[in-house]
Amino acid sequence: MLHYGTVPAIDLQGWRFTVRGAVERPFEMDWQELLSLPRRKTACDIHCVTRWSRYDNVFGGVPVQDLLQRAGVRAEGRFVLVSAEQGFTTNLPLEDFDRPENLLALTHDGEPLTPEHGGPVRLLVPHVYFWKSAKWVKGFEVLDEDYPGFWEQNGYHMRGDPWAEERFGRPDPVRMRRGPR
Ligand SMILES: Nc1nc2c(c(=O)[nH]1)N[C@H]1C(S)=C(S)[C@@H](COP(=O)(O)O)O[C@H]1N2
Ligand SMILES: [Mo]
Repeated sequence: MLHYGTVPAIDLQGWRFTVRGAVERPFEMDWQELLSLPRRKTACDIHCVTRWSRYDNVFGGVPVQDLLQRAGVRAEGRFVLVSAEQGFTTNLPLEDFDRPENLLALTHDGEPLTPEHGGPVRLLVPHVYFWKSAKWVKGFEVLDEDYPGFWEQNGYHMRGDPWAEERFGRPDPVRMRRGPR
């Protein structure tokens, strides 16, 4: 288990997932709606940038591609900034986000995600370092330019391919000052 800050207490009554930015149909959904969506399973290994891995995980949840399809990414959309509780963010190129195995994960090895591991819902993007798999995920914004998230502003890589060992990068300081829009 690894995260910055504390494990947030999440009120499912007020919970909303938000999809916005460079999309045709921005939307919000509440917890009941998320639970009503079709799910799939993703079997994967996970790799933390601090050099630990955990093999043979099975996550269950709602495919990210279903949300992208519903929103309809506009032609200029090329990057995604994911947001989570307590201001945590992480950024990804759209082609890394738009993959069939990526999930809003609700279960791990058949059990509901525990709060320490991002429950009730976390992002799962297993082919890049695990810091991109935001725990307690709250939404995402499609962007025309890349914008560094939390760890990325603190020196981690904008893409984070573990096989290329993309641990550290250098976000553009001008973009950081301008903000995500
Ligand atoms: N919201 C949030 N999500 C996060 C993090 C964080 O600090 N905050 N840390 C990331 C990092 S660095 C890792 S390795 C994984 C750890 O997930 P786990 O605690 O379920 O093993 O969560 C990722 N997701
Ligand atoms: Mo990590």
